[in-house]
Amino acid sequence: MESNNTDQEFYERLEKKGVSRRDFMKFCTFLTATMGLSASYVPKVGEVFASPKVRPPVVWLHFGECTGCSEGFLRSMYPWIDELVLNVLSVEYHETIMAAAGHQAEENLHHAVETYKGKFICVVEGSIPVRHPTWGMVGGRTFLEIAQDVVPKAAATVSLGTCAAYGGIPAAAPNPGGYKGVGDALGVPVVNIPGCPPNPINLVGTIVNFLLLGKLPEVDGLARPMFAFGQSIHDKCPRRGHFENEEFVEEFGSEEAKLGYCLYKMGCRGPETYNNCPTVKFQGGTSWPVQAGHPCIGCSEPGFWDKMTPFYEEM
Ligand code: FSX
Ligand code: SF4
Ligand code: F3S
Repeated sequence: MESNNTDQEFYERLEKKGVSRRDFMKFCTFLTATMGLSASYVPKVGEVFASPKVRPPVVWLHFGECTGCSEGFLRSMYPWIDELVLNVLSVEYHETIMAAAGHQAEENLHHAVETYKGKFICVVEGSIPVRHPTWGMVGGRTFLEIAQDVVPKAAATVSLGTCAAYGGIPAAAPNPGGYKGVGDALGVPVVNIPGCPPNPINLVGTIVNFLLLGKLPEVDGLARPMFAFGQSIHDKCPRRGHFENEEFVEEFGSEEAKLGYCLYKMGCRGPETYNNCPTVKFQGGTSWPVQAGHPCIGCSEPGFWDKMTPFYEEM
């Protein structure tokens, strides 16, 4: 789909939201570094947003989840991230942000999937009950039927959040519905961007990689982009020195907690959790769990919730 936006209009719209060109370029620098690209890519990343050459159609599906992934993406990080995303993507269907409802919404979905067959990006939030498919339905079809219809017709599918990636909280024991992540439920390759919620920057980085370099980012054995999930929380944690010195917090509110000691004995799952929270942080770089004094609970790993609980107990 051709873009009908000019650079000028783009910057004017950002300015109306109180975002200067400088703020925008700062964001592009941060994103480029997060994606593991050299600084020479910053202007090109800026162009992807400001004057997109193509705007790939996106079909965004919701299955078993809390919608925290969409909330995190659209609201919290940069209040203007929607401006960027809506400028580079043509969102054809998204249950929580579209104006259409009922039959009209269903028609939009069918229309988008048929019109852009083989060309659209499918973003999925939430997991799929495979033992009792009728436990999750939208518009008279089960989640499984919707996924089986839409996902094979997409150019690429991104499983956003731990639920879509590995089953997540809906798949917690005893998991009577037999909830599974999208790739597992369908037996198809997807890109997983786990986290409960996932960091919005990791979805933006994946999409920008696709638009800038014409391909999805390199992934690890669990189909996670290497740029975001290549290192553990523990590898990058600013409290790591305290871990090495065996300086541990053993009680919340203690002197050791105030001193910012390591949270391992409070149940921190940082050593077995792969994510870029320590460097990227949340809320536009404000903070992340360990910085706020809370152990990492391993929210982005396969098997979260069961594998990581009981929380606050040393593994
Ligand atoms: Fe799951 Fe997302 Fe956790 Fe919630 O859609 S990853 S429950 S933040 O919302 O899927
Ligand atoms: Fe590792 Fe957690 Fe300690 Fe950080 S707080 S050093 S991630 S165990
Ligand atoms: Fe989740 Fe641990 Fe990051 S709990 S948000 S992966 S610090």
